[in-house]
Amino acid sequence: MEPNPSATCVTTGPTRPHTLTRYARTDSETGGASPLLRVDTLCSMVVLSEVHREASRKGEPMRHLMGVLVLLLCLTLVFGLVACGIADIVKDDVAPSTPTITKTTPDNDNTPTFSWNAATDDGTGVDHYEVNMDGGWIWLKAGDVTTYTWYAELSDGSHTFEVKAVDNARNAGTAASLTFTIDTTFPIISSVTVPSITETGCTIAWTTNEDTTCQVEYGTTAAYGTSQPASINFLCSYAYCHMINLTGLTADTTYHYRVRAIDSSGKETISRDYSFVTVPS
Ligand SMILES: [Ca+2]
Ligand SMILES: [Ca+2]
Repeated sequence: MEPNPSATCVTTGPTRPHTLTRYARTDSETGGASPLLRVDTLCSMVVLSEVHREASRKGEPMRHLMGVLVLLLCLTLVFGLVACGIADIVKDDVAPSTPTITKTTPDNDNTPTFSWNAATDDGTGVDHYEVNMDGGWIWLKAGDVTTYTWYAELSDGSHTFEVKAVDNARNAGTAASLTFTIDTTFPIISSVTVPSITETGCTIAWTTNEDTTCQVEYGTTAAYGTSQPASINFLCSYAYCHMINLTGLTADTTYHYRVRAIDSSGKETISRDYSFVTVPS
């Protein structure tokens, strides 16, 4: 018979990792019959023993007696299953291996999907995987799967996804983690001004709502033709300020210009067309 990890029952906690494991007989053993009875519900023995202990402590004789009878019945059933070869008691105190995570959806997907390679386990085998986001105090049971799509929309910024394998004896492996960044917003360009103009040059200033790499396109028509990166960039009050000094311009001439801003995730915003006139000579 081959052990069937998907139908096992943990009868004790991690400190005594003995697992009652159901075995699924092969077709040759069963003559093609369906797998044997599930024994998962026998986990309740642990609960019953606790009820029995509590009733005994409180001096409730009937409840105490019922607890003893049900516990004896369950024990008889368990040992009967073991004796018949339907189930077995397995010792397992070795945690599963650590998976390797891959993020399988495009960057900036705020409900990302992750996949990981199947963990290996000595003893009872991997029962399920648990996942976590940003160190949350609750680990979510993902099931016996190797892919998971996060259930809620994540905010822009840095996040850390973790996954760990848990075997049928409740041993949890070391978690694997993957840190990634989500940026769903395009830069906002505002406060575009020309604070100074001369015969042959000018200064253009503007702000963006996030850290960006900027450049100015300019020319004597709205087709521009020349591009130059911002030469001054600094963090100002609640914004990122940028400036550029244009030189070599022609006096008394109308120039068109626009600003391009690209954020760290490659999202680009292009401003509308602006214009200025250089000082006559
Ligand atoms: Ca194990
Ligand atoms: Ca952005």
